[in-house]
Amino acid sequence: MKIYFATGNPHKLKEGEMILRDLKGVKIEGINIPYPEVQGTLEEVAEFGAKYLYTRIKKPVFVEDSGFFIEVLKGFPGSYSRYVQETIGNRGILKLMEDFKGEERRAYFKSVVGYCDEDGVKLFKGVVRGKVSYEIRSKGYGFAYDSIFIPEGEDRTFAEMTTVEKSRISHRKRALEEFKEYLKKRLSSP
Ligand code: ITT
Repeated sequence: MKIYFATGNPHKLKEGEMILRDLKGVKIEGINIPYPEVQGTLEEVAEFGAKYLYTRIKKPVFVEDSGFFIEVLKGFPGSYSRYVQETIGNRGILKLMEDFKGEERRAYFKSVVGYCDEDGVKLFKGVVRGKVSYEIRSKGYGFAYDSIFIPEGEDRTFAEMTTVEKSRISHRKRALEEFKEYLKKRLSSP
């Protein structure tokens, strides 16, 4: 069975392929067909995107919509993560966080996978909690907010971990793991 992963972000595709690699009987293929990103929650964007793409290509397809949420900033940048990363970037975020210390730096990544096939659309979610670092720290891994995010139980940022290490605990891993369980059940039921 072939399933398409629609994304324009090569980092997300690489991580997704790595996480889904061991799923027997399923081949994942990336496609870059843009879909309208409705203004709304990650769930709304993922559901709309998956349905839209399925009506276009008529093949099993999933999208993954994610965002970075800083608690003290009431969830900012959240649904605006891409825009904020491309405008003020990590330096801008660290500036906004200057007066906040310790627990006030709590943040999380959330991922919502929207999968659509002939049976309709299904959503799968994953969250990883942690803190915003005090400075940008990277060993060249990851992308976007990875160099300012330290997951719980770690001293390193995501950008200081290899992609394999990040993909053991990431929001994307957690959402795709749920998706994987769903696909395994579907493939094994007659
Ligand atoms: P597609 O919609 O084409 O898949 P995108 O880059 O727009 O790619 P999202 O809307 O899902 O992806 O994600 C919004 C932004 O959130 C993304 O551009 C990054 O800035 C940030 N982001 C998402 N996942 C991340 C991760 O694992 N590490 C760091 N930043 C991430």
